[in-house]
Amino acid sequence: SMEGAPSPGRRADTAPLDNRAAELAAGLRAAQAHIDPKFLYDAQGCVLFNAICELEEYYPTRTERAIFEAHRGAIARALPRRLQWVDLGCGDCAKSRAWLAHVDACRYLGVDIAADCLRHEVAALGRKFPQVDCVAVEADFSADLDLSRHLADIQEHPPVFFYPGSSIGNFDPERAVALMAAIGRQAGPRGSLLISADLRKDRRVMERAYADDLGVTAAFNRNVLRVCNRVLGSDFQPAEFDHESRFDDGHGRIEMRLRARQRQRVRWGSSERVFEAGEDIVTEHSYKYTPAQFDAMLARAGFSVRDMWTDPRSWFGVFLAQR
Ligand code: AVI
Repeated sequence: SMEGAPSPGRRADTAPLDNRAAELAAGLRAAQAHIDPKFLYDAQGCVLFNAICELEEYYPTRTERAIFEAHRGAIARALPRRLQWVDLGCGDCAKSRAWLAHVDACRYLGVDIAADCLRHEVAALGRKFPQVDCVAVEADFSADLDLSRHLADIQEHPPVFFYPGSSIGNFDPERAVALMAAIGRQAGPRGSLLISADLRKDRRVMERAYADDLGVTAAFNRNVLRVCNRVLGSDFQPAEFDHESRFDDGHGRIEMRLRARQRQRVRWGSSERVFEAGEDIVTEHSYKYTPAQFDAMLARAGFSVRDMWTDPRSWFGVFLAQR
């Protein structure tokens, strides 16, 4: 189950293996080595991510839940009637289950890249809401979102795209705007986007969320090296890398890295890369925005913000944007 935040391209297992291996190899050969965060979410990574969502240090999941619980009625009233609910990165559909009881939906599209349980989860949702036409769509919406053939009449049934969990923050801003613009094009003139973003706050609060005392986030981060070993056939030793996370004030993002404890050579196929002691691999960016910054990104994507809901400390934002 992906209670927390199904992410950009969570679980990349469905892309052709060669593409995934080639993408990993290119990132590892770059001067600043990097691994796309979508590779964090294999089966083990999903379990660790769900554990992160329960950590005391990791405030986003519980803060979003509190905002939804406090404002569900108001948010639902701001949505059109006879809508189509498009759940991006639906995982186990847990978040949408609560929404379908409050919105006037005639159709539900559960979109996820991890196909294993998708059909099963969406079918279960359909049994709970027999009046809603529930459809599962296996797709990597971060790559090329084209859901138009899965949407019913968008004039009659305005789509509401639901992208919770602040997963948009794992895209660099240009890609985030491009993704939201693609959503807007498919949503059509009456469409809307209900999306969460983690907000800028005291850096100690943010840094603690990515460096928990139990080391769950460290395990989540190191697990990506096992994914490399499996997909690329590399010989990374995860224990030889330290988990690092720090807030970069200039970019407004948490940067998650794996830092080589000592000089080491990693081999795959006929390639290799030497990591000097202290050299690192970037595994994730997690952007934190001010409400004004996120409004501006939505505007660049062709949306206007209709409303924003937050918690009493303004740590997390839920934005409702319309075309
Ligand atoms: C999925 N995404 C919103 C999480 C985040 O906070 O950026 C992923 C994560 N990485 C480390 N902890 C959680």
